[in-house]
Amino acid sequence: MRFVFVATLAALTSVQAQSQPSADTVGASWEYDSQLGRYRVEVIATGVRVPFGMAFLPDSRALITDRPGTLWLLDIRTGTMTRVAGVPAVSDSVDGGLLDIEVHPDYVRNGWLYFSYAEKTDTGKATVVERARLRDARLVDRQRLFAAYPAMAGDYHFGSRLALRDGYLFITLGERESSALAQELWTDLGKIVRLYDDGRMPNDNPFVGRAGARPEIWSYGHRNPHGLAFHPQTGELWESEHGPLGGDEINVIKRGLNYGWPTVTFGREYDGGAVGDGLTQAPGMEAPVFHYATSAALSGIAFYTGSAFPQWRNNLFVGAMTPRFLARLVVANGRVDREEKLLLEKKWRVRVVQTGPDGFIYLGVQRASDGTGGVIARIRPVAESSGLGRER
Ligand SMILES: [Ca+2]
Repeated sequence: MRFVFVATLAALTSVQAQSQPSADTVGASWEYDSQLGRYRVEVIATGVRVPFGMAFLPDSRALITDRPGTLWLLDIRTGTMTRVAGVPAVSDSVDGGLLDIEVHPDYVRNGWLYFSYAEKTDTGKATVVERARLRDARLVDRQRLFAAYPAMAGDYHFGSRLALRDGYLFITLGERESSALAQELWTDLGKIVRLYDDGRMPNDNPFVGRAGARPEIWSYGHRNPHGLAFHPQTGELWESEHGPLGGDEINVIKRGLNYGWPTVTFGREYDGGAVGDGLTQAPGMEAPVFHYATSAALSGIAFYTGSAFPQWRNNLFVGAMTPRFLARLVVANGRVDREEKLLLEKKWRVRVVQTGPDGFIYLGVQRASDGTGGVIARIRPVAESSGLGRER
């Protein structure tokens, strides 16, 4: 009898999901086929607007930044969302707000969380990075580590993603719509910078000692990088970057190199005209390892490191917001071998993707331009299919 009830409920849920595709309520789920088998995506929490950053604590709770300025603690077992206190005021217009969050790799011992946000001061707005500890759902011990130089008027292209490894902190910074500055080493705009994880300056950064150059710069020529992740096996630093009209890029970031914006790009100006001289390559400028010729609006990226989807392990997952899908990129030897677009059916703006401690893939989803209806969702295997097939 109990079995019948469960089956009926499942059938009802399925019908409801199909007839009301916009009802992204907690518990709603959908099943889709991938090239390697069937998967299910389910909504586990609502109440977010523009979820931008996500990082898991050792106890399986997720910290989630909501761009208008809220930091959430999500218990992935219950779906309970708790608001974290002690978050600084942020400038939340357009691309600004509370941006990324990361947990220190040695969090169990040192308790440090890292987060970035757009700050407004008398001189303008800038991407700022702090670290803090969490005590009873409150940020304490806050330390300011970095502010992008210079502050600028305007509300576009703040970046930012954070990545930590081997005692270093990497920060992506957009060019604040002043594209020429991405090639100028006197400014942090359009750069990826590298600091020690306590904010000190490493003396082996590539432009240390060069007159007029910012010593924190690690790489330059970036437009608006919204994704950053270390490859779990090779340690390569992978990055995603918004192009203008098309030309969204996946790059492998190396010390001191120039990634070309705005001199070289596969994109075009929003009016359809060429960017600069319309070059797609130039000496001394790195080509992306993968790019989208038409718009993709790439957001957060993550390598899949779980065990629930063995055949997806070490694939790079990339949120795309125009059109809306989740890209699965098969990468090897610093290249992208193939792409599969997932979740095309949902038309979700995936802002952030992470591997959860349970091996499922967690997504922060913006649903509407005004931020209403955002959700946290996860992708899990369909139980009936015993594992996914092999890549062909
Ligand atoms: Ca580039």
